[in-house]
Parts: sequence; structure tokens; C-alpha cells
Amino acid sequence: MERTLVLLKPDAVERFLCGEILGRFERKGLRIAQMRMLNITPELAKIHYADHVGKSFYPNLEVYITSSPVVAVVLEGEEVIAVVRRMVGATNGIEAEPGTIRGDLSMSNRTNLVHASDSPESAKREINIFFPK
Ligand code: FUP
Repeated sequence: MERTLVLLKPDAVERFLCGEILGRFERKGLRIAQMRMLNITPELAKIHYADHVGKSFYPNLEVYITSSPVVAVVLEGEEVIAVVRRMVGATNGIEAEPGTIRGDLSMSNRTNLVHASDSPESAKREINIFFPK
């Protein structure tokens, strides 16, 4: 069974949307395999967002992702990586399709509520970051 890493980002926690978002994944039929709440440090942010360090938006992204606690979740299911990406929607909430989490609940391309692994390689790497063996 495939696994993916989801982060309920600071705006999800602050807007009391963790239950709404996790509920969508559970109702879809995806299993919560692991879950923890933590503060992302600047060092951890640079590891998690290694592909984005150096981009113009990275400094603001780091300020946001370290601003308050996140909930890290491992979800399990058939083709869960692709299923969750479709449920999350496009990066920018303004452009994300209605029916997706960002399309229904976000109006931003930074405070967009959720992170979800985008490939099997990313999922393996990101699960190891947040749930080291
Ligand atoms: P996604 O896979 O949809 O989460 O988006 P990316 O991996 O491309 O970007 C990761 C995060 O960087 C986004 F969730 C939000 C942030 N970001 C910005 O703040 N500005 C941008 O222009 C693009 C991304």
C-alpha cells in the first residue's frame, strides 16, 4: 500500500480546519498511518523545501511555515500520492478548482493550508524527514 506525507500548515491549524481537511481524507477512504504536531524550525524548513531554497518566494515561505505549529500526517491507500494531490488542488487557492481543499478553503498561493508529496521519491524523502525511523 502506498504512503504519502501531508502537512496541515500553520493556517490550517490557526483557522481550525484540521478536522475539515483530515475528514475529507478519511471520508475518501485514506488511512491515517502516523500523525504528530510539531514546530518547523528554519533548519527543518530548508530541508523540507530544499527544491525552493534560493527562489524569490522562499524567505516568505520560511517565515510562514515556521510561524506556528503544523500537523504532519502519513496517509496510506491505493495510489494515495496522486489521489491526495488531486484532492489538494493547484498551488494557488485563487486558481484551484472548486471541490479541492485549496479551491474551497484558500485564497492564497502561500497560505494554502496543505502540503502533499508530489512523487514516490518525494513521499519517501518527506516521510523520513518527519517520521525518522
Ligand atoms: P505545491 O506542490 O502545490 O505545494 O507547490 P510547490 O511545491 O510549487 O510550492 C511549495 C510551497 O511554496 C507552496 F505550497 C506555497 C509556496 N509558494 C509560494 O509562496 N509562492 C509561489 O509563487 C509558489 C509557491
